[in-house]
Amino acid sequence: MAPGTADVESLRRRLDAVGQGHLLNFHDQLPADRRAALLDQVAGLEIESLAELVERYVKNKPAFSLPAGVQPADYYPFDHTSGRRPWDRDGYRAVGRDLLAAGKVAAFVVAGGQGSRLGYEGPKGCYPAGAVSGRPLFGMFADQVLATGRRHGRPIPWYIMTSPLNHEATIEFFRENGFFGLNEADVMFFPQGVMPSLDIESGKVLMSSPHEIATNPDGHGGSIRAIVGSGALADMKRRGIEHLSYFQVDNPTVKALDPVFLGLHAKAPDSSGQMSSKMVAKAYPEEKVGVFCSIGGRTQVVEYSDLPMELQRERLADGSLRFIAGSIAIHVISVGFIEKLGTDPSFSLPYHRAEKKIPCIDPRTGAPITPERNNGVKLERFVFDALSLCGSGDGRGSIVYETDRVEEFAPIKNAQGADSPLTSRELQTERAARWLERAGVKIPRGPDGKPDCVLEIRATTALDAQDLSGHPIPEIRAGASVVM
Ligand code: UD2
Repeated sequence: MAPGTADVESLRRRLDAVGQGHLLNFHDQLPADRRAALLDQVAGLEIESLAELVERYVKNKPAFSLPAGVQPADYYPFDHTSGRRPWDRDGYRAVGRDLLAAGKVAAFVVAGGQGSRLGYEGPKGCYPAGAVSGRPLFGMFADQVLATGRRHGRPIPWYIMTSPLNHEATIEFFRENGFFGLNEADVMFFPQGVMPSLDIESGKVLMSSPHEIATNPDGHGGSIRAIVGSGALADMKRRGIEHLSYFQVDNPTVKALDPVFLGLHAKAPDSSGQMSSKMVAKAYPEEKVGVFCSIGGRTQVVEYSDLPMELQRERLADGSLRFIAGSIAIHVISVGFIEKLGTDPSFSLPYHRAEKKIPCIDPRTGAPITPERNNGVKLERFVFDALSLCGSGDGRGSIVYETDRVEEFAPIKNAQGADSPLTSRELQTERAARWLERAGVKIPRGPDGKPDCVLEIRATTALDAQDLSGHPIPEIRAGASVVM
């Protein structure tokens, strides 16, 4: 129900008190339905906290100071036989498989981002990513969820976090595609929260039209509260889910449900079983990825921009980088940890500030503004800031597991250059080529060693290289495009 006049006046007073009265400048001239929509949106703001946000993140820029004694985080090396830290890969794989077979694991993709760097209209998960098939990202993940469920004898629930900006379009896409063969009842969508976008100079909340506040999704860190608030947590508990396999929507080769990683998370002696992470060895010191560090004995991701370059360039005696553990945003998060954090009223993750070009209107005249330089500040929370909250006081905490870049990191972020559709296609092909070569297939390669073909192996055909043994494989000729 729309608020009455008294409510409007009270909202006006509260907004005026924090210097945001302009949000109702056009209210009185709006048709009734738009008035109601605007008032709903305004009433949903945490009005009283706006002044502090503006002061902390717009008028000032929070400075990160690297705590003394920062160390590289220890990790389980990809080569489990490595003398540095040998570990029982087969044993942990068995633990992970048992968890999957017992129905204790769900897949969880964060798909609420805006995908503006890729220049793709619409939810990013709809992007045609398959190297040969052009299968959408959502379809490629669905293949994995389906195949993993079949292998372990029970369907795997899949939670998809959207944002209010792409929620309906995402659900519609799944409907149009028949849920990619999954049972509709096992795919749950819930939207994350949003934050108002702020004017970079004044801190005033930007308006996208006379009846609408400009907002941005509140970051993947918003997932913890959104899981609780949307009812997804209750659904997980009802289904007996204990662990969420968390991944981003932009990486078609992610192992969406990796038994080895699940097993390490649940049973490694130094794991608190709350939140674990995958890393890849940084390709070069300046690579722009967050780095897993240990600060005061706790695992933390330090943004590349916050880690001094001399530390990023430091090398060990064997020539490898000392701070080598690059974050690829793949985690296992326990449902109990989400419940503990998300239901604690004092829990909050810090905001991170990003400067952006945000189309808006002039709050005095209503004239549209298309900015040519950054005019706004977006505030977001990052899920990996929850890593430092792991630990149970018994010496166990958040663990890190190394994976191989070619095996599971082929993200599509930019239209061109690094992390683009082209590099993803090359990585998907290289991974498929490796798997096929392991199965004894001859792959044509050019003088630079790269496959002279384009290859795609669907997860429903093989979840890993071993699955290809005994599978009929076509001959792969130079220049061919093969999907299997
Ligand atoms: C992220 C990591 C980076 C590295 C890289 C690996 C951050 C801040 N940085 O960079 O360290 O691990 O990934 O690929 O995360 N999303 C939402 N809601 C939001 C914002 C984002 O669901 O409000 C999702 C988005 O749909 C995507 C993922 O989070 O799946 C990553 O978002 P991004 O593009 O902001 O992060 P990126 O790629 O710069």
